Formats: sequence, C-alpha cells, structure tokens
Amino acid sequence: MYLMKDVTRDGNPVLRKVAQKVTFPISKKNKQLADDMMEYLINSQDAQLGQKYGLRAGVGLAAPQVGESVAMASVLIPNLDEPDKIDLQMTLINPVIISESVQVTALGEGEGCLSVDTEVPGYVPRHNKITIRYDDFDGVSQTMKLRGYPAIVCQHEIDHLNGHLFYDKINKKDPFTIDDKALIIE
Ligand code: 4LI
Ligand code: NI
Repeated sequence: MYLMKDVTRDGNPVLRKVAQKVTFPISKKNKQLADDMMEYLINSQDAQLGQKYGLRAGVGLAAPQVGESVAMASVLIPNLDEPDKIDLQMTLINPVIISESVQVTALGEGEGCLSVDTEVPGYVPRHNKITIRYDDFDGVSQTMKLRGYPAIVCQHEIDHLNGHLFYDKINKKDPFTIDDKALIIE
C-alpha cells in the first residue's frame, strides 16, 4: 500500500523523465503497480482512511509519482453531486492525446499535485476537449473523448508521463492571465 512517504516530490529526477512504454503481455509488476496506484486514490478519497494513513487526496496518480518511470497513470474522479458515484475510473496505459480542442479551460482554483508540496497559484491552461488513445490491460488500443474536469485531470497525468509538471504551464509574469475565451471551471 502506498503512503505519502512513497510519493516522489518535485526535485526528484524521475518526475522529469519521459516514462518507458508498457509492453504486453503486461508484467505482474506493472499490473500490481496499476492496482496499487488506484488503491492509493481510493484510500485518499476516503475521509477515514485518508486521515488514518495521512494521505493527501487526489483524483490522479502517475507511475513516476511513485518512483516508476513507466507510462501508466490512474484516474478516479468522484461525482461531485453524488460522492458515492464515480464519474471516471480508469488506468491509462501508454496514453497519447490524438486530438484536442482549440477551446482552452482551466480550474479556477488552480491545480494541485501530490508531488508538489507548496501551492503554486495560477491558471493552468488545458484543452477543454481531448481525444486520447491508450492501451487497456490486454494491450488492445482504445480511444476515448473527454471534456472539462476529466480532460484536465488526464492532461495533468499524461504530462507526468512526459516529465512535465502543472506549474510549467502557468504564465510566470501573470499567473491568472489566460485567453479571454477560456472556460474557467469553478
Ligand atoms: C477530498 C476528498 C480548490 C483548490 C479546488 C478532496 C476527495 C485546488 C480545486 C478531493 C483545486 C477528493 C484537486 C487537482 C485541484 C488547488 C489532483 C479535492 C482531490 C480537489 C482532487 C490532478 C489537478 C488533480 C479544484 C492549488 C492532487 N485536484 N484540486 N487540482 N479532491 N482535488 N488536480 N485544484 N489549488 N491533484 O489545488 O489529483 S489535476 Cl476527490
Ligand atoms: Ni500531479
């Protein structure tokens, strides 16, 4: 079971590497890694378990964040209205964005990251709509269209697999300056 002590922090070179592609059939080690990343997200979103184990809550976790430079990330997005429902639960394996909207979006409160201990204020410009291609656990290529918050989370996680961190994309001079037409998600 992963704990915060296992989460790599900004400054660790693994966070700046391009992750290695996953090969198929998937190894037991990589399958376990995927299960453990998803378990972290589940536990972190549970008020009791999160408290008990000192977990910071997240909706996404990429393998480099637990020290493994492989192209996998877990995403678990609870429904905001009915917290017992799940909006998106998936493991991204070898994900790539194959198309993206011109329309930009950003979280009004900025982004957080389990690997970044300090708040970095500012809008992180993201594509409002993306189409991703990724492999499922059987190595079968899949595509999925995402919009809004799930699209933001997946872009944040795919960035991790390419060595990028959210604050790289914040306008350093004017952190809250963004395209007039950008959709700000509050
Ligand atoms: C408790 C239980 C306010 C501040 C609002 C918390 C269950 C920030 C938002 C959660 C912010 C859950 C989140 C991300 C932001 C802020 C991630 C709380 C966990 C909201 C997820 C990857 C960016 C994702 C919306 C600096 C660890 N997550 N909030 N950003 N939630 N969470 N990101 N932004 N301002 N980060 O952080 O998992 S994409 Cl679900
Ligand atoms: Ni992150």
